[in-house]
Amino acid sequence: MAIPSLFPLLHLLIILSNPPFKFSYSSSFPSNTLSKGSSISIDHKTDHLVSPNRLFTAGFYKVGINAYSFSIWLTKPPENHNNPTVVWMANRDVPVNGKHSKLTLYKDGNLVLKDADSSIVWSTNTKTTNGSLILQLEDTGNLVLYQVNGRPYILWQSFDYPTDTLLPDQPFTRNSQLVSSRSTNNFSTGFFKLYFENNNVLSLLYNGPEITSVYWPAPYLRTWEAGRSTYNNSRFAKLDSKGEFNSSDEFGFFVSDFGVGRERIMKVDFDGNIRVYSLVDGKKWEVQWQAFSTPCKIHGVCGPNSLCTYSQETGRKCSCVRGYKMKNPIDWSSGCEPVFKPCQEEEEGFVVLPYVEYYGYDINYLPNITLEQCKQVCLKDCNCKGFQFKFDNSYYNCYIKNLLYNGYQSGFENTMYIKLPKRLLSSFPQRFDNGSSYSCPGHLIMPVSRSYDVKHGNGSLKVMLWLGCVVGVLEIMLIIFFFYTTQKGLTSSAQSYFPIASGFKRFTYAELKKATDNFSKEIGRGGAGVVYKGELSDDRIAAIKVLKEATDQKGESEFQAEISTIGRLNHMNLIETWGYCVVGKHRLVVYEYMANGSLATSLDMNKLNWGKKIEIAIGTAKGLAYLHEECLEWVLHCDVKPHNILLDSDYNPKVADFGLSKLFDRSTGEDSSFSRIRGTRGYMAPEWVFNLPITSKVDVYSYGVVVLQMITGKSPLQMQHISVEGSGRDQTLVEWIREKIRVDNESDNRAWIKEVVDSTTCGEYDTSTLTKLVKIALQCAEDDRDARPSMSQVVNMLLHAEKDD
Ligand SMILES: *[C@@H]1O[C@H](CO)[C@@H](O)[C@H](O)[C@H]1NC(C)=O
Ligand SMILES: *[C@@H]1O[C@H](CO)[C@@H](O)[C@H](O)[C@H]1NC(C)=O
Ligand SMILES: *[C@@H]1O[C@H](CO)[C@@H](O)[C@H](O)[C@H]1NC(C)=O
Ligand SMILES: *[C@@H]1O[C@H](CO)[C@@H](O)[C@H](O)[C@H]1NC(C)=O
Ligand SMILES: *[C@@H]1O[C@H](CO)[C@@H](O)[C@H](O)[C@H]1NC(C)=O
Ligand SMILES: CC(=O)N[C@H]1CO[C@H](CO)[C@@H](O)[C@@H]1O
Repeated sequence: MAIPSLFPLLHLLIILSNPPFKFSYSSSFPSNTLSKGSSISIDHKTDHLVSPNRLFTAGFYKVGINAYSFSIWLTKPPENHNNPTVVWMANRDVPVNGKHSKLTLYKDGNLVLKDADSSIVWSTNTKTTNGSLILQLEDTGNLVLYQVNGRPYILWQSFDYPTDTLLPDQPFTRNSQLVSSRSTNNFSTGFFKLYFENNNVLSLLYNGPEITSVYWPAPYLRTWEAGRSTYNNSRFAKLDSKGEFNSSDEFGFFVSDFGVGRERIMKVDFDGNIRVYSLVDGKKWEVQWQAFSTPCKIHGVCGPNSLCTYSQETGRKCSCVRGYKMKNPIDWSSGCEPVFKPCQEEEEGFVVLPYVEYYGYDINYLPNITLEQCKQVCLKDCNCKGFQFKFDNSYYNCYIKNLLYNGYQSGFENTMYIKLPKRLLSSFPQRFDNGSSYSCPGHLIMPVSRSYDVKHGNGSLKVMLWLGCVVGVLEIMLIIFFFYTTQKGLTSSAQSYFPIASGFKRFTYAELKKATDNFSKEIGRGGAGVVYKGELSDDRIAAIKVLKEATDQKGESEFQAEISTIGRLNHMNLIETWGYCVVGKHRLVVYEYMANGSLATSLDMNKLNWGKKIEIAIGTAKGLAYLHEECLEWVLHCDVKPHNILLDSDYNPKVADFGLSKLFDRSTGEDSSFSRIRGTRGYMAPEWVFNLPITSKVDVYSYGVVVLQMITGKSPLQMQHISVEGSGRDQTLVEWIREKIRVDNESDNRAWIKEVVDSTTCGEYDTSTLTKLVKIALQCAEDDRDARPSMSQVVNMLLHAEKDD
């Protein structure tokens, strides 16, 4: 698509921006250039190109028995001459014969590697019509093909096509990738890739035979939590000669021997780790920096159905789960395969692996469940290979897995249960599953399996959630793609319109100015900015939020948080986002317009009958449940109140305004990093006041207050005239209702309902449904956050409260 078409231009830019050209026509080392029409033959063992500083050599390198690849290697260390450090390879996957193979620079400008049978194995695909040509190995290790007529011109250079190694000062760009080799002895393409992801973040990808997953930066962290930025689309990284690495996504590091004038290479090793090595005393490569100190967190290292263990002394070890055996006895990347036929009519049981966690591939998530129930679910499900049983906050959760990948020892209270035929449980020899012998520090922060959670019990909800997740992911990909293309500046003429399936687009400022009639129709105003009504060029009515000008870091990160959050989330009870706009300091977000405004307005105007109120309570709960648990990660809203619940033309509720939200990841279930109080007085959970850890339960509290407000018609801010006896403070809405119920319970009647319920609301209410609704809302608004249900439990309770009647 747009990326390849940009490439020639980019290439040109690289060439033009190259430092002043130092080119030696007749070098003092005759063997550092190859001229037009000549070749390097494998039959002449001394046919090499050597860089003027003699640091690098290019030639045929033996990769196997009678198998050679045209390569560049570091001439040093001398004592290791038979096994030099290869930094680049032309044909890593197709080695050539040890006889009659040749690299030839043809007169037409093409540099071609031919095997013994004259078949073309590799070529640069370059062309020139006139002028002389020269292939030169430079001091930096860059092999460059120049066209020389007048001003030398780079036709091709090896720096543009790195293999698995980045040399100092070698630019790493949007078109570059480093791909690990298969093993220490096998140089062919392996499974781990370093590249700039579509969101401008320098990432590591495990691209295995069966699955692919990004594992660096840590997938359970948001981009900015990992210290990265998606903002700079120049996608450029470099390790300089002193040992400082800097990437345009704000990732950077200094090697531990910074500054010392040593040879360095940065390499994606075959085990999936990135390391920077320095040549110490001209003899030995030593690691000066690495991306992972706990190598078991690298995805796919041990293949499927295996467990990775690591200790400082023994290094990384892979072993098969009991009941499985190594698929390829010399290669862990294929992992292990079962020695039994899964899902046969055989009695099955479980092997227990304490302190072991398998990351990802959850097909089901069952909260607050007993071990026995979880086992039953897994036994009944043919796809279930095992389950993770984990204590979270106050109860046990069960994660059903259909693939066993990325298994490693974890310090958390995690137990893995692997499903096996019963006959194998006792007869199989012990392998590694004597878990009690692991010494696991309990306080380590470890990644926790992220589940693509699906709830039981409500089919349509389940489908919606799945759809939501899929659309969300698609959408974020589109956002990123369009962010990239539009930021490019090269496409400015085409910038104004990107018809996409999902409808998400980047708007120009002029477009939005026109749509809003020069920002004349203000429809709302909040902490984060002002909202205007507008009509888009395709006649859709939109709500356009102009965020407060990004004068400081906060405004910018808030925008980033919002756009990336909402890009991922898609649910019928969440406000839909149509696009956004960034122009200089201006940041705007375009949402769907909600005809009936906010719940706050509707409540004030008494527009809702009981049926609608209950539907709104359920819809809002579904939206929040989705935010908290259903999709890829936890999102806290932190400012649930009637003003942020919008109503469409049918009064269906949609939760809006994630400006204050903070993405939450499951691994830090209790995050206390909120530095400032968020939310609105009256709806705020006590945790904010008492400075307790902030969890999703703060939204549950606010939700409870909102429901009570809908029932009573009283805003929590109106309660100020009733003071709590002897305490000198005002009674809260919650306390007021509790008091009413308590008094009535003593006399065992339900008179409180009449007192509490908003008498001005029209429509008949069902006493039992209403009682249940009040009970649920009060439970949500418990002072003790552990006593509050989760949002998905609320949804279940509400659905049942309705059904029972
Ligand atoms: C390297 O690994 C690949 C993929 O497994 C294999 O096809 C190839 O034969 C191996 N090469 C050598 C020299 O062992
Ligand atoms: C050949 O090179 C000369 C300059 O050396 C240039 O003027 C001319 O356009 C080139 N011819 C072609 C066909 O590119
Ligand atoms: C983007 O990254 C490039 C390369 O690291 C840097 O030169 C440039 O200043 C950055 N741009 C912004 C806006 O930060
Ligand atoms: C967990 O389930 C048990 C039994 O079903 C129930 O009594 C308990 O209240 C639940 N806990 C939470 C926090 O939902
Ligand atoms: C597991 O137990 C067996 C026998 O008790 C022992 O030989 C083995 O070393 C243990 N393995 C580990 C990883 O502790
Ligand atoms: C290691 C590191 O992050 N180095 C630098 C990268 O570049 C920025 C400025 O663009 C510096 O602030 C960092 O110190």
